[in-house]
Amino acid sequence: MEEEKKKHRLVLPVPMYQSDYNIWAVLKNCIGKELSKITMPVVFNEPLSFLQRMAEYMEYAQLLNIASQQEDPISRLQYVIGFAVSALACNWERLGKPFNPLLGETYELEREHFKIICEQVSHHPPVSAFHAESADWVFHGSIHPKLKFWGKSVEIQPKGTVTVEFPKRNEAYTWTNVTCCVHNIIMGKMWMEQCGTMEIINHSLGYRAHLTFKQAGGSSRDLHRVEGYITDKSKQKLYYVYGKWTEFIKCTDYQSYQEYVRENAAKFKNSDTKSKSPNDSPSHTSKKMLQKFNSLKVSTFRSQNSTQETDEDELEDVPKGDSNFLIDIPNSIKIWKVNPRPLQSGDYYQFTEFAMSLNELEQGMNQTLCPTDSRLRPDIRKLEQGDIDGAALEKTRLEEKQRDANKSRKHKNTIQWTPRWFRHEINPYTNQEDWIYNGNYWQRQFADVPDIF
Ligand code: CLR
Repeated sequence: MEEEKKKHRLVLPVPMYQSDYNIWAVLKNCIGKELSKITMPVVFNEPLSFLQRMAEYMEYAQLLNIASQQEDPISRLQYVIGFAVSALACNWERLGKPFNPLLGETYELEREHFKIICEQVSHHPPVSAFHAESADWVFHGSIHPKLKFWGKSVEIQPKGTVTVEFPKRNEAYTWTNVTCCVHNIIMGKMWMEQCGTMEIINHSLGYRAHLTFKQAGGSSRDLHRVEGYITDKSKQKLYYVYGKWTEFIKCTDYQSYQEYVRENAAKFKNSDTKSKSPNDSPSHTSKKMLQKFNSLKVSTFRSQNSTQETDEDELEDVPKGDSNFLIDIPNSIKIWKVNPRPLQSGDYYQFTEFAMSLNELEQGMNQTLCPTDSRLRPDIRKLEQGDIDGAALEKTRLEEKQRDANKSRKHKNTIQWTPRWFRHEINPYTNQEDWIYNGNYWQRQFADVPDIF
């Protein structure tokens, strides 16, 4: 493990260029546009392609190894939950825009326990497909990020399903990613949150995890919070899951959670007159308490921190989370904990250590790498080296080259573009359109791949 880590670089060649460019000056002309149609100055970019950003889902791939080794299906689901949430952790504070992949661009990554291949399979709409595998699991999916402008914030919906399979157990899990919101686009400090619900389904046994990524309504306890339940086939709640996508995920049995809630609700009891009704049956009381407890979480925050009801878009400050809230419920196990960011992260696009290594041209790669690999993109490389102007020129050149190739395909009436490594198929578990790996990439027959750079 130590040795494996030493092989990869820990920083980029040069620190990032700090610009005071106003992002709104660019975005106000882009209302309603597709993500892939927005051309932004490279100073807003981070030196990674979106394909590499997708490979960042793998930072905690180890959790899938642990999951596959569990004999108990609920334990397996717990680690799959950990993996699904951990995949989002790299996004914290990452406000640079990854480069839009060019049609046919690929990205491969081989690490000790897994390998992943990503391909840009469609340009309009932009769809990126990936397929990762190890001895005991397969993880694949396709992402079509949809952008919506809401005035001061941007909402990004990563449409598409992801699937984890444990072939030896004949088991498959699917889920869809939550929505990503970037706030304070016009002024103030930009910040990001992940919001919405994520349902992780075990298709073989019917267990489900229903997770809610909370919206932070101000300087709230809910900042980055995730909570939810594991249920069985008959929708019975078995476990309570809680944490923050930026920090950790824990899990406790549902009974311990209920007891914890009951005890803590009692602390608040004095302030509530209605709950003193003597007619309440014990089970009824605990249900009510639970409801009350849930609403208290919100109202305490409101009374402490705000005098007026504010729309979250009105906020200019980044909400501060109360990190001591709900972190220790009895009988909890920790499923995942975030790796600390490297010390220099702030000077390097807030990259994690894993991200720092993704665009590295490792020794010997020149010989083996597919010519369409993101590492060979000159615009990304130039930005990484701090050559902003060079990066901008190369970016424009590549985008023009792509447009020309598109035009000439239309002109010659040649068959539409077909991806090299993925097929457009129906995902058998979700019955929805997906992109399925054709199994050929690692044979490394790259002689006739298109020239896109
Ligand atoms: C979030 C996790 C999802 C996949 C996904 C899709 C699109 C990504 C988003 C993630 C993170 C934020 C993101 C976005 C595309 C553009 C946006 C990188 C990885 C950045 C922050 C650019 C924002 C600039 C706007 C102001 C236009 O599973």
